[in-house]
Formats: sequence, C-alpha cells, structure tokens
Amino acid sequence: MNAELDAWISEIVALCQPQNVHIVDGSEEEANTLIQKLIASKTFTPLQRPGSYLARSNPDDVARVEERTFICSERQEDAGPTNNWRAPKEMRNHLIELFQGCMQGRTMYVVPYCMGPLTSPWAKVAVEITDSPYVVVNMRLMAHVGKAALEKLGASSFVRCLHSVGQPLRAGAKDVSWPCNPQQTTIAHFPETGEVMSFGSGYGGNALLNKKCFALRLASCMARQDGWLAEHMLIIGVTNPEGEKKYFAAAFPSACGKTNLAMLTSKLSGWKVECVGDDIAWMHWGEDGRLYAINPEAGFFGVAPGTSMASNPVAMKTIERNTIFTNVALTDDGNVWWEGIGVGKGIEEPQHLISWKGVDWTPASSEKAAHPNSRFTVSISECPILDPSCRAPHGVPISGIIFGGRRSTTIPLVRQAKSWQQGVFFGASMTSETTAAAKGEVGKVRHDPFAMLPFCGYNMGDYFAHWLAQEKPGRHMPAIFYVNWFLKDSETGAFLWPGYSENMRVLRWMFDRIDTRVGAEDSPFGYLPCVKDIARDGKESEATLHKLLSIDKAAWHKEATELQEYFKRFGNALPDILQSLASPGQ
Ligand code: OXD
Ligand code: MN
Repeated sequence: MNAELDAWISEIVALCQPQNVHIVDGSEEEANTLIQKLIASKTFTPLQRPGSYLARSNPDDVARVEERTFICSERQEDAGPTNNWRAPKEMRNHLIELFQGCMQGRTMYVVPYCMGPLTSPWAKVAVEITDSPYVVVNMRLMAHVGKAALEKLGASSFVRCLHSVGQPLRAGAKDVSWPCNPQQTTIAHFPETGEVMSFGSGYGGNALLNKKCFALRLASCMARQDGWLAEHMLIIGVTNPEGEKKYFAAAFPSACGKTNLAMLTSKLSGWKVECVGDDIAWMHWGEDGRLYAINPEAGFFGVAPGTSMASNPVAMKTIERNTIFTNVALTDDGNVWWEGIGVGKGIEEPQHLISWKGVDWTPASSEKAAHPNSRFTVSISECPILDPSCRAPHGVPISGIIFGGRRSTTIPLVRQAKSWQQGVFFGASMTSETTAAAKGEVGKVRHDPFAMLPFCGYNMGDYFAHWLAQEKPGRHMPAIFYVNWFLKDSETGAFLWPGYSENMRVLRWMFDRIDTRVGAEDSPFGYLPCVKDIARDGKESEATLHKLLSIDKAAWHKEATELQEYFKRFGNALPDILQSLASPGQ
C-alpha cells in the first residue's frame, strides 16, 4: 500500500487497541455486510423504502459542538479570534490519553477517501480511521472511498483523520445502538501537520471528518497557502430560456436553505436550475482567468425537517431510495416522518409515530417527533437534476457568488456589490439568526462571515485578506450578490417573500445583471433591483416588493455601527478597506 499509511495504522492500533482492523475497499459487498452489522446492533432500522435505514443517535449527540471544536496551530493568532485554540502539543497529549485503548472490543475501520471527482487535479485523498461502522456507511455516500482512493493516493502523503466514538467495549460489556461519549467530546484540527482528531461523538460533522473538518477547516488553510478557495458554498447551474447557462456559488449559514436553493425547481417558464453541490465548493482560477468550482463531496447530508414536496420536491425524489436517515421519526408503516414533510402534499399529521428518541409520539406530545437537526445522507447520483458537468475534472466556471443569511429585518431581498472589494465586504458582514444545526440557542442574530464562522481553519482577518487578494489583473471576477429570503412584515410577523422555488425570480435578476441586461438602482449599499425588474407572480403586491427592496437607513446605521465594533476583534489582521466600507453611509 502506502508506507506512511502502514506506519500510521500500526501506530493507531497500538494506541487504540481495537479488536480487529478492517481496510475499507468501498465494494457493494462490504457495504452490505456493514449494514447487516448495523441492523444487528440496532443502530439501523430498515425502512419501507428501498435500500434505506433509520438511525437514532444518543439524545446528547445530535449536532456539531462548536465549543468543543479546536484549531491547534502553533501560534494562537493563526487560529484568530473566532476559533477555539489550544497549543498542538497540549491538545495532542490530552487526546492521546483519551484515545488510549478507546477502541477495545471494536473494529477499527481504515477509510481511504477522495474528495472531488477521482479524475480531478483538484481532488484530494485523505484517510479516516474510525471505530464507527455508521460513519463508514455514511462516508461511502459522501465521498469516493476504498480502492479507487488508495490508487489515486499512491505513495503520497495524506491528511490523517482519526475518529473514535470514545466508548470502548470492555470484555463482557453489552454495546448500545449509538455509542458515544458526550462529556469528553473533542474535535481538534492540526492545520500545520494535516491532521484531525475527533473523540466522543458519532454525529455528522463531528464524525464524518471528510466534510467540515477536512473539506473546510483544513482545506481552507491549504487554499490560503496555494491561492485557491475552499468555501461553505452550494454550486448550481442556471439556464435561461435562450439556453444560456451560468454557474453560481452561494454561501449561507447552516440550515438557511442551501439544499433547497441547490435543488430549486423553477416556476419561471423556460428557466432551469441544475445541481453541482449543496454544501462545499473548492474553487481554483483557470488559465482563462475564470474561477472554476468543484464539489468535493459525492453526496448530501441534508437537514430533514421542513423538506417537503412544496419546499424541495427534488430532495424528496433524491431520498426515495438508498438513503440513511438519522433522528427522524418512524411511521407505523415503517416509513419516515418529520415536521413539515406533508406540506404541499396534503398529508395529514399521523396520529402515532415513534419519535427520534425511540418513544411513542402523538400530536398531543409536547416534543417534536423528529429532531430539528435530523438528517438524510444520500449519494449525489440519486439527484434527478444533477448538472451534466457535476463531475467535470476542472470544475464549472463561476459567474456569480451569492451570500445570504436568515434575517427578519434590515437586510433587503437582494443587492449586488459594485466591486470585488464591496463583495468581499458583503461576505465579511454576513449575519444570521441561529438554527438547530449547531448546539446552542436558536434564533439569535450572530455574525457568520462568509458562512465560515465554524469552518474557517485560520484567522478570519487573514481569510478576508485572502479573498481581497483574489482580484488580480487578467482575472474575470465573478459578480457578487447578497440575498435575504427571510424578511418578515414588522406588523404581522409573516414572511414577506415566498422563498423556495420563487427564489428563481431573484436568480433571474442576478443572471441578467451579470450581462447587464437589466438595470439597477445605484446606492451606497450596492446595486438594488428596480421593483419592475423582479418578475412578479401576482402573489405579492408592489408595496410588498418595495418593502423587500428598500433600505431602512436608521436600522442600517445601527447595523453598521455594530459591524464596525465586531470588526475590531480582528485587530491588525483586518484589512483596512473592510473597516472603511463598514462606516455608516459608505
Ligand atoms: C452542515 C452545516 O451540516 O453547515 O452542512 O452545519
Ligand atoms: Mn453546511
């Protein structure tokens, strides 16, 4: 195999003391054996939909835990003010103690995986070692795992991702369906040595280390060094009625509708959206001076609640088969259910379910049937609107970058940056009301620059500078936009914009702006659409559109003052231009 990998496996066997070692080959046969094992351990319940299973986690292991996630760079200032930092040596010693003997009685899986199309020059191979078969079957859907990845790796070095659920099975002990160790959960990144060590959680981004840990936190450090961008962005292709196509990349904080936008079904006749990815984009500059994006993932790990035939019919089709559901509710006929699933289909709320906690649930229950951060894991090849260039080795050319957040006030429906610098400022100034994707209070406005707050592996001030430095002579800079689908009427509290498939009307404006086929109002806040240019569907009044597209100067002034204060935390690392663009009235 690979001498470095051999040596690492021996080292981890000595440390974690597993009962067996299994090198994952990525075959169907192997997947079937693992699934049988997960059924036998009651981690998986087979569902009445082909190739699909339900897993229920421990109720204390349901989301990413940002307060237990660390960047362990040699210098604290390289982690910056938005990350938890520990000195690498101190953290390594702490983790080595935790990992000592932690896989006793369990099988240790070695999962070589490739992020990005196997034939792409931008793809990267890494290896995750884990004692969770649940992680292995999920990773199989999210990345190219096994032999093909090993072949691509050859004798090269690789990023080492070590994961354990942190619950050894001592002789005679009975296993549980979701082993974990929430009290000791620690997710540590070592950007300078290319390592991730994660202990104690089996859930999502804490355990599927290929996703947030590698493809964002470590990759963002690699990207800074090598002049590219690793971003928390979906990628879509938009085609107009004339058959012209443009690709957009869009960054939104967790659970703000990224998957819905990535799979949008257009209601505007002749317009079409196709999906390249729903969460992460790796972007490199091509020889022609354009920015090209690949999706490093091979699958979706989407939030289930709220997904319905009304909000995202494409996702509903994508998850009809071969899907792992985690923490959704189970119907009496062996299918899945979550809050909002029936919208648009007229399905009535069932009278009885087994909730995500595995207990009886009725409409009178005070708790939700599905956990708000319950998820589906499914291969991207199940998506019926997969873009034909989804696996293009050099990626797709990006014409527009969209930033956005969930804000009930202040931020208008859409505006366009007047320059790359102002666009970078848009990204840096992103704020959003928090959701259930991370542990903590829901509904609070927090700064989430570029939707990278939990995912940037280095000093965010340096990250802003890296974005500004992308503008160079000879490059065709993508247009940059900022959207907010979530404005509410201050009197009624109702959403002002219908969202979902209606967002196509905003995409259309952006598409046409890129070719300057449509005008805009010039303002210090960017270019704003003229009301007449947002195709009306007769649902909202002109007055509503005015509300959606206007700027409340007093609220903006408050926002800008607060933003200037926020920016101060980056100290000298903050590029001066961003502080001056934050000045009220700029
Ligand atoms: C995700 C997230 O899981 O952003 O994609 O939290
Ligand atoms: Mn995400």
